[in-house]
Amino acid sequence: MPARPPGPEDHHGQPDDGRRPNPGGVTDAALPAPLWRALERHPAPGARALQRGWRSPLRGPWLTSVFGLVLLALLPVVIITGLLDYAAYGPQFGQAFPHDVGWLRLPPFDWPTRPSWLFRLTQGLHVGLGIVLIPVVLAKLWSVIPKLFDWPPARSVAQVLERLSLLLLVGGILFQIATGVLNIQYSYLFGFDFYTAHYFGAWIFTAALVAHVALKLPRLVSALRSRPPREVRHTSRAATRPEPADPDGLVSAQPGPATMSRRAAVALVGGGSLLLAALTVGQSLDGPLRRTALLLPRGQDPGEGPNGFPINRSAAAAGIQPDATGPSWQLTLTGAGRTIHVDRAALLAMAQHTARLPIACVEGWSTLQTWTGVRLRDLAALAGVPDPASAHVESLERTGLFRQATLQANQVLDRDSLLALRVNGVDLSLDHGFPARIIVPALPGVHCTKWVARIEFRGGDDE
Ligand SMILES: Nc1nc2c(c(=O)[nH]1)N[C@H]1C(S)=C(S)[C@@H](COP(=O)(O)O)O[C@H]1N2
Ligand SMILES: [Mo]
Repeated sequence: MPARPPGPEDHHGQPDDGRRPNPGGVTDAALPAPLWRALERHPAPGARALQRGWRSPLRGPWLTSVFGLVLLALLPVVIITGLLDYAAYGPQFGQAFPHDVGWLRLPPFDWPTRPSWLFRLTQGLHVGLGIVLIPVVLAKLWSVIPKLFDWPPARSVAQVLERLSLLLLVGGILFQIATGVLNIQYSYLFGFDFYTAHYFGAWIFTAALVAHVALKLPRLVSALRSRPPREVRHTSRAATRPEPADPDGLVSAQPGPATMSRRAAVALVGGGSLLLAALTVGQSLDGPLRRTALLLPRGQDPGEGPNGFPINRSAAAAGIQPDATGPSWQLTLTGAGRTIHVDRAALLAMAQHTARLPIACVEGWSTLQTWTGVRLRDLAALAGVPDPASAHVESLERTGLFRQATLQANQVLDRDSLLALRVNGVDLSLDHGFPARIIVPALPGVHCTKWVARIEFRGGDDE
């Protein structure tokens, strides 16, 4: 039962003295009082009914704040790992997307090669946490949904600004979730570039989030204090009461009976997140466990044998002609004014090095394999550039965004950076980049170029 009788005119149970609670504690200044009073008296058809339709007695500052706290703790991880992923693409070579981000440019730094699982971790966290937080985001939106039907819709400049910032916040997170989920499902339904949309969307959302947190943090703290976890744990559905009316109007004026307790609501959302986590981790695991990633394309069976791990783009899809990878294939190395050609036999005759390194894709999946081939630094020396500033790698692939990549000096010189010829003790399969591919510790999968045709070592001490 509600603790207080709802007023006839005011769906938040406040006395109808013409002044409703003031969101954000700012002064109602802009719209002349008679105007919004008139609006208040003549609600849009259905607006009030819609708002009154949301009657759960669970709705209130406490529940909203619990979900808010989880998001406050974990969304920064999603945001920061997302920005790190942008940095990992090597924006200094113009190969991060979008290329030109104006003054939103991040301070440039060389993406490290150690630990070798760094990109696996940052990208895995970005995609994994992003998925796992979806139920929490939806629950939080559910908890504030009556606010959507606030009437009058515009009461003051401050309120209009607040609602606009909420539009950016809610629209922003839904947009980031939608584009992100479509991307990891390889669905490029949208008619715009994913990276560009997701990058600028992230900044808009982050700005709205910072404003929202600054505005609401005190409320979050007081709401959480109002209801100790112990009390929530020990309150059954039957004993569940609505919270007292709050200035934000989250608490229903005419709450219905509880259909579940607060602890059950939190457990339901937490359970949803755990379920998504369980259905997601598989995309970063090897062996049969990968198949537990039921919702993700990388849960599909990658096949048997030493080359049985996920393929991003098959040789057929990349238009690799069989004769181009046959005995006539030669690697072209350029640097310091010289160009040399080496065939696969010559590469196999060079010192071979083996390293256990991940491929970690921007789409969230990853795999750990054992690669064997020639060290990139040996090839740099062969080309006459023992201390290169960068290396430009090109594939046999003719079109496609990922037919080339530029590597930083540290990525060429790392002792485990390879032009891989073999994987797990056998020759690379055609789909994994035969005759030769790039593998570098902590390098985003997208730059582990397959079917390498040419490497140009640039700059360095000798120039
Ligand atoms: N030439 C070429 N190399 C490429 C790609 C490509 O499309 N073309 N895709 C890249 C991407 S996005 C990833 S994640 C890895 C995947 O390697 P795999 O297919 O051997 O697992 O290859 C990279 N190398
Ligand atoms: Mo990728």
